Amino acid sequence: MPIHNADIAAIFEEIADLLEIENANVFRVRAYRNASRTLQELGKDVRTMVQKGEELTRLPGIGEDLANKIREIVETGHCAMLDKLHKQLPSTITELLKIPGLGPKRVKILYHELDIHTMEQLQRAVRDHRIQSLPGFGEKTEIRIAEALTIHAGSTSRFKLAIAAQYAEPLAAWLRTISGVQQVVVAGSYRRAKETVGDIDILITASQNSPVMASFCNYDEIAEVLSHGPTRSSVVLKSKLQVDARVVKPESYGAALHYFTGSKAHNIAIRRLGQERGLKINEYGVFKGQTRIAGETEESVYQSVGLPFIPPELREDRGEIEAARSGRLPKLIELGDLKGDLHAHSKASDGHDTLKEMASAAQQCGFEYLAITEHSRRLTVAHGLDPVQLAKQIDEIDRLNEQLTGITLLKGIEVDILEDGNLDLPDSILTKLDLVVGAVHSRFELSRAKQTERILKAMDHPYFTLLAHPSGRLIARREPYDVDMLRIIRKAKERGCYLELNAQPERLDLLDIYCQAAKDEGVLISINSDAHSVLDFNNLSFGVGQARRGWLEKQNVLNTRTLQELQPLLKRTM
Ligand code: DGT
Ligand code: CA
Ligand code: CA
Repeated sequence: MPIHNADIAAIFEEIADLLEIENANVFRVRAYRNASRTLQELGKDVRTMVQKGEELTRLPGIGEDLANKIREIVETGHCAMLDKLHKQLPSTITELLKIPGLGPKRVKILYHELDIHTMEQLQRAVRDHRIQSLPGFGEKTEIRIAEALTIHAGSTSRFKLAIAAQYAEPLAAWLRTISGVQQVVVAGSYRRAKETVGDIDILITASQNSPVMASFCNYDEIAEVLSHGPTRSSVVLKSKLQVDARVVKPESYGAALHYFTGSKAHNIAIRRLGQERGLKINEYGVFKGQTRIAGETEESVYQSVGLPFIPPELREDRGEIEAARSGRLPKLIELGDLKGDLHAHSKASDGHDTLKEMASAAQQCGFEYLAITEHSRRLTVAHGLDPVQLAKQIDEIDRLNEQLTGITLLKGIEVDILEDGNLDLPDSILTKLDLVVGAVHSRFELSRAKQTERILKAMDHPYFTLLAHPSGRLIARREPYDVDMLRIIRKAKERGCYLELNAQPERLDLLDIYCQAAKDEGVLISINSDAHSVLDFNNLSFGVGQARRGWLEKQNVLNTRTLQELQPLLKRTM
């Protein structure tokens, strides 16, 4: 069974969890977490690297020991160390750690005191109010766990887009190699670039005698075939991701692609437009009476109801049909429009590569500039910089810029916004930077009023340029903090500063609806990689997907500006 990066990442994550419950050394735990992160975000397949005998220790956070474990997993599908941990602790226990508010310490108590090691047992204990009397828990914690359980129930079965891509893209590529196959498209929420997908919907066109459906059901990563027919089949992969596949005739391709791309709400609205014109629209085509009048291309389906083509990311029935009808569809931003990146880390804080390596990777993306924005001193776990260290980096960047051609490093900082809204570094050093990226990394639980005031105050700071990952959410792991985002957007307008759309797969933060709100208010968004290694620039495509879902056009995005256009925009005038 071929092993994907995400499979190895999941194993390392689980090892980290179990080690943490066993009170293992924090550095050891962190090493596994970092390795898991590297693998989740890696743009290269490690299995292929192993097969080619490439040096795994060159990957960020992968030492000799982890490299051996990766090889072991690729070659055997197992990790002896995890098997050993499973003998010591129930495997379901790691699920509990995904509940916000439940750290390893608490999970350990739940396990030892109440013998809780599954989600169901936890749910029952919450319902019977058995949690609050445990040492270190209390009534408030019990309520918080109850709320978290409700949120978790809605998110467990969905896959982050970047993870789904790791399974969907190789499968689609493999299907394309089967004889008689013409087109293979991943449709559904995946094509709409939704931040998480429930399942994968694959649409195939093939010649009459193509064995594609039989082959699909024999894909070697399948755990279970749910249904198998000549034109439609559903399977569950070993990763637990469900895949639905349909084979359609070429004359139905556009209609089927439109149907299976969704969203359902968008489809229903389009079908209604058809009905108004006496047309029947389904996955086989557009029909007037018995006659097929369109359906070979998606364009023809839209044309039949008098509309131009609507990009998949907009198809949520959130105003795109009205916009299409009145010729106001946005010309959506594309990856190639980006001219630089305004949020990245190097070895100086918690990144893995040197300034020079980061600069050259950014240049290979076709960028003119890259802002280096290390963490600030408050964030000790990420080796945040103090004023002296930052001053040293400023000098280093100045010297490096003299050598570099075609790419410029901008001097920045990802400065912590402290609980009182002050910034974690003094003005005397902030004034020497090209930009100041402010970020909330603590006290996520503050009330809406306090959290909003905290951020607004930080934005009032004369050197504040850009608010990083504005909602603080981590997909399926941490809810956004409670904050009045519209006030923040208006403040950005008033102060002449910007909001980030952080492209890390687990963040994708700013949310699409707020991208749209920022656009309406005339606030520019910066789509940033938040790269911690040279490989992380690959994530920008997911950020652009999210931006497209937020209706953003090139002109709404700060880092589509050339360096020359950008520089005056970074200068604070008030
Ligand atoms: P997901 O998988 O939950 O992330 O979301 P989708 O949008 O991929 O939904 P899925 O996989 O259930 O169905 C794929 C597409 O098929 C969906 O986007 C629209 C279409 N579809 C499914 N059920 C219906 C339906 O009852 N009516 C219409 N008009 N379209 C449907
Ligand atoms: Ca789907
Ligand atoms: Ca589906």
